[in-house]
Amino acid sequence: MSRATAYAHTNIALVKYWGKRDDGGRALNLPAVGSLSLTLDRFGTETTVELAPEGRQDVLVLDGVERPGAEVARVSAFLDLVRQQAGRQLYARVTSRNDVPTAAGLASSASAFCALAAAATAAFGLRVEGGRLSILARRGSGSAARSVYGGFVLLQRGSRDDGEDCFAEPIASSLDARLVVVRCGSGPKDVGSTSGMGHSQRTSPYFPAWVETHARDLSDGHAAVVAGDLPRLGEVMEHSTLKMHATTFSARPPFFYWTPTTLAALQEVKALRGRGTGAWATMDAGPHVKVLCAPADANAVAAALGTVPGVLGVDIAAPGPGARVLETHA
Ligand code: 2P0
Repeated sequence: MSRATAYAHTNIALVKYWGKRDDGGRALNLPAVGSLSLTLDRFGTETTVELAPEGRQDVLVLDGVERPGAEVARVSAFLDLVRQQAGRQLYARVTSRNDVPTAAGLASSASAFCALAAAATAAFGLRVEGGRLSILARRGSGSAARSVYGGFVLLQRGSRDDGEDCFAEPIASSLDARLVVVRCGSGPKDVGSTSGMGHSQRTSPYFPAWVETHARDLSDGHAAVVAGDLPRLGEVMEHSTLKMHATTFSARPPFFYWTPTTLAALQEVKALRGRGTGAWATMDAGPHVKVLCAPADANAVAAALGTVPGVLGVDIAAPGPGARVLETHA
């Protein structure tokens, strides 16, 4: 094949990944902790990789605009891994479209690197699927390893130095849920997740406690998904995100992904629970709040969060499918 198109949906971690175990380096991009996520139906990335036999460098066109510099360099470094696996030194033209409205503030690196991994391997004629695709996607971005699968997904931390035991797996569960995405700020974030987690790891005295207490959260979250126990999952999810953010508050110098609206939304989630509605919050490397709830409560949760002063908008997302190759051309 010389051209392939793939689609990957974004995912949100319910039990977070934050920090790396390979000396903060990008070589294998091994996480300090495992993570548990939900792949969403609404947001994702479609990527086409076309091999260019005459090309002298890789080209990245993202949302219709050619991206020079650091953006294409990161894609090129990832394509080097695929070229190495294929044993072919061909440059590529990568055309990518994010169905993640920038305003929605959802991380796009998860869906972006997962779609790139699937499209690039197919374009080079490699059959890379399941755990092997997850291992490859992880090297582009840790969260991308999880978008290989739909629904609830567990990414193992692994312990091998070569990362061969660090891949995602789907969790069999009958649990259905919704994530209400609450936009609590606009504009690009000041601290990207890679540098934010590195700075927390190097300077926060709470980082060791984050790692030490994480395995228990992951096994609790996993057990809750398997048992279909939404309240138990919601409780451990909130605990995990608040511990992650505590490592940013306690870093030196400190940094904050939250806006005042983030805190107001968190208070509304607590108030919803006080009124008897099952709703739990999680925040990533940005100000937005994602609220986990039962499908039957999603409209009421979205309506309540939509009235919080400062909230820019709400979207309701359901569990979505794993990454897939849409088409290939020889
Ligand atoms: C997560 N985040 O588990 C955590 C929670 C953000 C907060 O994974 O350095 O872009 O490329 O592996 O995957 C975002 O970090 O980081 C992320 P790299 P990535 O979803």
